[in-house]
Amino acid sequence: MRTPWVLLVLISLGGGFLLCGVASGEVVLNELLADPASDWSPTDGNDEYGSLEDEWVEILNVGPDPVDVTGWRLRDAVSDSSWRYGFEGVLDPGGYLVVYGNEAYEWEDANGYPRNGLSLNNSGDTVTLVADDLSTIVDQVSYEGFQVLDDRSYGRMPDGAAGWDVFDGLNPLTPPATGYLPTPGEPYAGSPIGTSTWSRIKAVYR
Ligand SMILES: [Ca+2]
Ligand SMILES: [Ca+2]
Ligand SMILES: [Ca+2]
Ligand SMILES: [Ca+2]
Repeated sequence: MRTPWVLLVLISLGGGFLLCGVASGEVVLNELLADPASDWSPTDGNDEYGSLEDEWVEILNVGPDPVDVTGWRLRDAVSDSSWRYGFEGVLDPGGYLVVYGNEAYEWEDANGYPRNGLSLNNSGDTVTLVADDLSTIVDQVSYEGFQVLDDRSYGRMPDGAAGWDVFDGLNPLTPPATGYLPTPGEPYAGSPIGTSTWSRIKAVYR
């Protein structure tokens, strides 16, 4: 009778050890702005908007531990060989990191890739965050044109959640979506201009 109990204790201890050893870091794509109509980038050195330089993608660490994102990369709906940006540094728990189109230019120039910026198509695209092994997909999101038109951003609602919604405070949908403003590098904020459901929005725009 003793052996099974010993085994149970060992299995229990082993399971606990394994659980403690599991990496708990979790970084997600959180918001993107594909069709800028404003001068979003604080690093492009101008006061005007550019269709490529003022695009942006925001990532967020939703886990409890810091995550080293050095070597992680972004791509859009093209082949894996056309990387748009490579991250560097450590993202703290709850930390946001934003990449602007002009910063993607600079990374592409420095790494010998075509100068496409983030290349977020206004008619719809797929954005993928890939780990430093250049094959593991950390997160991926697809959007459609009406969700990003003229300064609408597309993001998780609320931040880090499973569901995505349209932040249409600058260019309201009819019927309205969240009514929130795009927030590069920050949590969403603002007051809803109305309530709606995706089924209603899809009924109008699809
Ligand atoms: Ca675009
Ligand atoms: Ca600009
Ligand atoms: Ca693209
Ligand atoms: Ca945000």
